[in-house]
Amino acid sequence: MTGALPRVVLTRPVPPGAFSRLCEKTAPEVWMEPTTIPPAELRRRAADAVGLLVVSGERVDEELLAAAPELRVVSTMSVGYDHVDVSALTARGLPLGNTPGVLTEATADLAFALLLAVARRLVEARDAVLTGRWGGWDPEFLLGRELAGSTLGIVGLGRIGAAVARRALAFGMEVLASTTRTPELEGIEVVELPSLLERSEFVSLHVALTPATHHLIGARELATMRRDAILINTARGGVVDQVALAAALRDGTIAAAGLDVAEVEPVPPDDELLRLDNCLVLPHVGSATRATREKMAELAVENLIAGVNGEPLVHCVNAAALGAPRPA
Ligand code: 8YV
Repeated sequence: MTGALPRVVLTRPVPPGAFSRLCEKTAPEVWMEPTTIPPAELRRRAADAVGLLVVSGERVDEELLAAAPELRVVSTMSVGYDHVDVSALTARGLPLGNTPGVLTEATADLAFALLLAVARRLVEARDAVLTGRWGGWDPEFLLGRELAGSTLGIVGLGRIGAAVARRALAFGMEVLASTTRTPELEGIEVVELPSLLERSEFVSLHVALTPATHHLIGARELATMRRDAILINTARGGVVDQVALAAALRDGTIAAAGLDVAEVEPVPPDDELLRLDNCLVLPHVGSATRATREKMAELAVENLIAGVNGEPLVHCVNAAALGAPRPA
């Protein structure tokens, strides 16, 4: 009966539970290589597919959509969808599904793990142990920064930003947020971004990447930050001008940074950020817990199956697509 099932293309394998569910309803073809699928190969595979499941960083653009005339739905296994040309999908009447909510806590944990690791210099401490620089007890050895009583500025108070705020309040931090929303939590002071940057010892970014937030933190903004500031980015690399950040870290404009995302991923080995002792770069592992990835996959698969069957998605980014006429 497999031949009768609708053909869908996955650019990554998904966990077994979600994959079994997908196989009940569709005939999936999965890119199994450890590298990202080349765009030309994705176009070739998508040519007669009715559904497409991608992850972030994989461009879904007009060129791909034009090569995939049978598509009924695109599902991304991510909450962010800056890699997708949403208007192009909407113009074709194609719904885009994403996976909000299920990765909030894992990503907030990782933001906080980065913040603590940079504040307490964990990588330098481990290096000291491994390279025999752990001498006698020294009151000046590897001194870090204290979280309690210090100020954390949260840029963007959506689900993940709010989850970071909860953690920060529990650690006894003062929390500022630049946001258009009214915080649901007590104890958060809403301020404009310039004031947040001037006042915060720690700044954590939690905005989606859009034309309005591209390079939101550039040379000018970095120059207004405190010299002891630590910048944490678990959102999207493009929110920060990375060249300006490297310069700011090199010349002491700010103290340190912890990044889980980069403008180009994977970060090229010759990138200056990788050579700076005051910059900790992680390989985009914000949502990387088994439980979260299973939930993300389940949601992405349910979105895909619903779209293939012409039913409303569990989470649809562009509800307008559903009413839009499909081009002939
Ligand atoms: C994903 C993310 O793991 O969901 C997002 O937007 O950035 C991460 O949680 C990654 O993007 C894979 O799609």
